[in-house]
Formats: sequence, C-alpha cells, structure tokens
Amino acid sequence: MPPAPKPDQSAPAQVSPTGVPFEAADGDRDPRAQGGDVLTSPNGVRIPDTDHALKAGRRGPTLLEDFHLREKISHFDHERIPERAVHARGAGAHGVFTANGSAASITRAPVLAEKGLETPVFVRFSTVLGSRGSADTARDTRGFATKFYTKEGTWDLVGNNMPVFFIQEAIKFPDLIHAAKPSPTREIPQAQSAHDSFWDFVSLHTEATHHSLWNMSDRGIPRSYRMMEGFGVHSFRLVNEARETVLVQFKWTPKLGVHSLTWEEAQLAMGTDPDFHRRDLADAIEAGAFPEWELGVQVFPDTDDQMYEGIDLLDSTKIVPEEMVPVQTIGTLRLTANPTNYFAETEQVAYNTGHVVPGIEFTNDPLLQGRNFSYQDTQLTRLGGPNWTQLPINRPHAPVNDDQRDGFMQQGVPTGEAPYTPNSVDGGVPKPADWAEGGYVVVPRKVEGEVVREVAASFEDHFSQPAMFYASLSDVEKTHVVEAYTFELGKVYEQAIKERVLGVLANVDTSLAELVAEGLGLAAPSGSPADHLPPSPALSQVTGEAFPLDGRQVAVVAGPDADLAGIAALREALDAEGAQLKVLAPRGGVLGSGKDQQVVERTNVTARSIEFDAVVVADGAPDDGDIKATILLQEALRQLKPFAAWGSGSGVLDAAGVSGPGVFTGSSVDDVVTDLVAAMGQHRVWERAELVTASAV
Ligand code: HDD
Repeated sequence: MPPAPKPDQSAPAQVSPTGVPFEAADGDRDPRAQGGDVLTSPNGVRIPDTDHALKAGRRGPTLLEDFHLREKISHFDHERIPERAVHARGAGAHGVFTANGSAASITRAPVLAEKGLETPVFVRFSTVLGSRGSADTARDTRGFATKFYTKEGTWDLVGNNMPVFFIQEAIKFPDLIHAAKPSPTREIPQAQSAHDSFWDFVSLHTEATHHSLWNMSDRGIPRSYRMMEGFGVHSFRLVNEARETVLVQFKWTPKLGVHSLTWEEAQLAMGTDPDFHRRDLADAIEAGAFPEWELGVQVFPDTDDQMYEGIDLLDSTKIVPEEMVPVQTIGTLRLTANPTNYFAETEQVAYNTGHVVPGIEFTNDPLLQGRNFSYQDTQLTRLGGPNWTQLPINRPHAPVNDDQRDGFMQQGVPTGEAPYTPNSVDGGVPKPADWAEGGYVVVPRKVEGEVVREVAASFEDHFSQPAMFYASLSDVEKTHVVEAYTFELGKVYEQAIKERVLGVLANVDTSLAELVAEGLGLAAPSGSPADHLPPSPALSQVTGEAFPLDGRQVAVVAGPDADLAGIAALREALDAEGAQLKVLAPRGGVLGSGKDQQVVERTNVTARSIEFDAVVVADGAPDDGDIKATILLQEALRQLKPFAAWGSGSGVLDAAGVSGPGVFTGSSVDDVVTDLVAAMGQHRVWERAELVTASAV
C-alpha cells in the first residue's frame, strides 16, 4: 500500500467535497445550496415530476420505491430546528465595520485598532422572551448581537439595547428565564413580562430593579432596530501591543437617534403588523437607507479592585454615567445587505461571547464568565452538534486548522494523518502561535481569594442606579414608566406580588411608587429612596436634537380629487430627506393620469396609524368623515405625530379634531414642508404630550 500523501499545508484547511473552499460566507453562492436551473433531488438527480407520487396504476397504492416522494416529505418533516431558548424572534443584516484608528493605543485587535480597516459583520437584532413567531413590538429588551469576521478569527459582541442586565450572576439565568417565559401550565402569556411569575422573580431579586426600570421605560418598545443603542453590558479587558491593559464598556450609538414607539402603537402593531421591526429594517436596507451606528468605548484603568469612582465594573446591573466617563468613538457600523435566506443566515447564525480575538479579553464579571459556557453549549442542541462554526454564516474568515475532527454534520474534508499538536507525522503542523505570531496569549492577571459562593459587598446596592435612571428621564418619559408599571402589574393576579413590587419602587422614587399604586388602586408603601449620582442627561431620549429622517414613513391622505401635483412635490421634498411618502385613499387603484399620476399604496381598510411617522392631508382629500380615516388621524394625534395639510386638507384635520402643536397648515406644500421635516426630526411633538389624555398613550 503506498504511503498516505503528505497534506498540502498551503491549501485551505477545509474544502468541500466538491473542492469549493469554505469562504462563501460573504455571499459567494455555494453550489450545494442551489445550482443550475433544473429541479433535482438532494442527491442531484434530475426530477421529472414533483406533484405526483409513483403509484401502481392511476388509482393504485403509492410505491415505497418512490425515492423522490420519500426524500421530499422526510426532509420537510425535519425542516424545523429548536428555536433559541431566548431571543428566538430576530432579524439580521450583513454589513461592514470600519475602525477609525483611535483605539490603536488600547488594543492590538486590528478590527478595532487599524484605521480604515473594514471588517465584514452579521448583526442580529431580537426580542428576548417571545417565540420565533411572536410579535416584534412586545415590551422587552432587544438583543444586538454582532459577529465580526476578522482576519484573526471571529469576534462576537453579544449585547442588548440596554446597558444593564437583570441579574449579576449567570447561575440565576435559568431561573430568570423560567419566570419570564410563559407559564408552564397554560403556556401564556406569549412575549410578555406582564404576568405573575416575572414580577415575582424580579421583586424577589431586587438586583433586577435597574433593568426592569429600563424595560418599563420607552427603551422597551423601540421605534426601529435602526434607532436603538446597543451595549456590550460587561466590562471587557483590552490589551495593546505593549501588553498594557484597560477595561472598556462598548456602546453602539445609532446615527438616527434613539427613538421609541408609544405603548398604544406597540400594542396596535402586535395585531396589525407583527413584523413591524423586521419589515422596517429590511425595507430601509432595500431602499438604500443603510442604518449606521458609531461604536464607542468608555475606558477605565485596569485597577486591582476593578472599580471606578465607587462603581463596580464587574457588576452588570451598573453603568458608569457618560458624563463621568465619555464614550469615545472608535469605529462605524453600516448595515448594507439583507440576508438572502432567512433560515441559512438569521436562524443559523450562532453567537458566542467566548469568541474573542487577540487584544480583547474577559473580566471576572460572573455573568460574562457563565455566558462563555452557555453559548457554545446551547448551539450543540440548537444546531445539532459541535461543527456549527462550519455553517456558511458562522464560518470564520480566518484560516482554520484546529485539530478538531468528526462530529455530526462535519462539512470539511480535513487532510493529514496527525490531528494533534505537537506532531512529527504531518510536518509538525498545525503548530501553536506565540504572541509575536498573533497567538491569543492571555496577559497574566492576579487572582486570589477563598472559594466561596458569595459576591462583593458592592453588588448589594440595588437601588441607587435605578433611582438615577428614573431621575434622568424627562417628564413625559417618567409618565410612560408609570403607565408601563401600571399596565404590567395590572395584569398580575397576586396582590402580594403587586405590593412587593410597589415596595421595591418605593426604594427607587417615592412619586413613582405613589403613582403606580394609585393606578392599581392600592396604598402607596413607605420606603427610603436610595441616594444616587446626579441625573445623567445621556439617559433621556428626549434631547431636542434633530435627527435624519432616513426610512421614515409619511402618509398623505388623498382621493380622486386631490392635488396630485402637490403630492408629487411633497414626495420629492421627503425623498430628499430620505423619508418615504405613501398615498392613502378610500379605495385602491391609481389617482389621475400623466406625470402627476399617483398609485394608491394604502387604503383606509389596510392602513393603520402605526405605519407612519407623520400624516399629511392633501388639498382635495375627501372630507366625508370615513370612520377609518378619522381613527387613523386621532390615533396619530395621540401618538404625538406631526401633521400637515394644505388647501382644503386642513378642513379634514379640523373635522377629526386634530389641532395644536405640531399641526402645520398652509395653502401649498411649500408652506408646510419645512416645518413638517423639522418636527419629524424630533421624532414626536413632545409639546402635545400634556394635551392628550394620559389614558390614551
Ligand atoms: Fe444571552 C442568546 C444577549 C446573558 C444565555 N443572549 C442571546 C442573544 C443575545 C443575548 C443578543 C441572541 C443572540 C442571537 O441573535 O443569536 N445575554 C445577552 C446579554 C446578556 C445575556 C446582553 C447579559 C449581559 N445569556 C445571558 C446569560 C446566559 C445567556 C447570563 C446564560 C447563563 N443567551 C443565552 C443562550 C442564548 C442567548 C441561551 C440563546 C440562543 C443562543 O444563546 O445562541 O445561550
């Protein structure tokens, strides 16, 4: 028998059986996924008929021999994989991260440090609690997970749109999720925290108070994935070329600002457009309105105690206010392409906090340490085995030569005789890499202490930070927090749980506890609100800053007699701002003819207020009091949306009772469009908030 050929070490470590290198993750089509124009079996055999089974006679029994029938149905039977235990509902997109070079002094990771370096990414946004088919706009934390395909290996930054987490230690995660997921008896409610066991858990684990405040704030119901911040939550350790270390916390800041839905909008969307966020993201990318975020870091000295000005940097229920330590921008993320196939990309993408690259290390945060075990472990079940990093969306863009072999769904055809290191049989490769060769060499750090099941005393402060958060909100945001608690606790059956939550709130803010108690018809408990740091303006979403309108939606109420030239002019003006105009009329079809002709995109039957960021009424729009049109206008009024009307359109607004701040009228489009655009840049007409009844929002 001839000796086995020596492996060619210059060849890619893994090639498919067809010889196609496994580098297709950035979009090259893998011929095994889909190739040629002819229908085939999974085996590649051309199929003449996929609608009729092979039978013994036209009316006779079906034959087991029909391999196409068997394979077609059997594959279908196995099409579903387990959904994620949490974050099951999500939407993803491809993009690019570009470093600006300013992190060069603190990390050796080129993805963050090398000025102008472009790294491909795949980002997945998600809700936490709902099942895969649940509605996007449930009140919940949003996941913001980014896979950086760096040349040094894959780095996963698996964050949320809130900078703090429910719990301080990973060991509590199963309890938290058991309490937050639907009840084990009736399996309700779906995608909701408004139930007994959730509030039971968070009131018994008061470390959850800070996160609950964020969840009950407007952050729990984002307007769009494109308008959310993202946070790495934990402190990470960055290491530079000189092996000096700092601690950092990562933050994504959206270029479009941080904006939310109202609770009424969120609830309506759950019924009328459960895919609201998924659609918004895909539509914006398809329209070329590529969402962007700046990646920033707060940098802290890597001291022995890992505290900053009394704030424990290892406690994931705490933040360091940006006014104390500013966020420094180190790069930009741009999402530029929708997935080609939802399952292959968004469903099969698998993140792992344990995936880091040289220059990025962990801290002792007990939440992070537990996560580093959990993510790898969960993929073994969810994706069926240890080879999940070989799936196209998960494949590293760095060469892989890992001595790992076999396992379910092995897709590579590894070469060589010696899958162990060191070896002499395969020419001594693969061989370990030291620091100079880019090896992941951990910078030594001192650890000492007794083996205990305890946490540091600083972990016991559960109220000062939620108190700071609440104090930092504007009045309208505080009102929303009160309403959210009142709604959620109103759905709780056990009086004792409601009272316990009120007792917790009394340690945060007296008026918050009193207002929620009043809404529930319960006595306000006495408490002692915690001392806290000064309010942090960075925590409020109502800033007065004007943001771009990319991907914003505007309805123009029209009809057969509407001023079509005016609508065309409005569309042009909004296009220039990146916003999209949708014509809304009593019936479908086309309005007018010639160059000003307008296609009706929504009718009074198919449209709902939640779809639009502003509503305009055209001159000549019907003022027949259609109840659906009136409801849309009145909802938009309560939702604090800007309005405009020209010509007779203002009469339609009057008839629906729409007036006051943020309602712009004139005789032509030119008269109103500047004010409309300016008001939309503020997201909502906040001055109207006090004029609409609290019960409506
Ligand atoms: Fe987690 C998924 C974010 C704590 C265990 N988590 C998951 C996803 C995000 C987060 C965004 C979805 C990833 C995707 O889109 O596929 N998780 C967080 C954040 C945490 C956190 C920001 C705290 C700072 N997670 C956490 C703990 C544990 C887990 C403490 C377990 C001890 N998380 C999981 C998981 C998931 C997951 C069960 C489900 C699907 C998956 O991992 O891939 O392993």
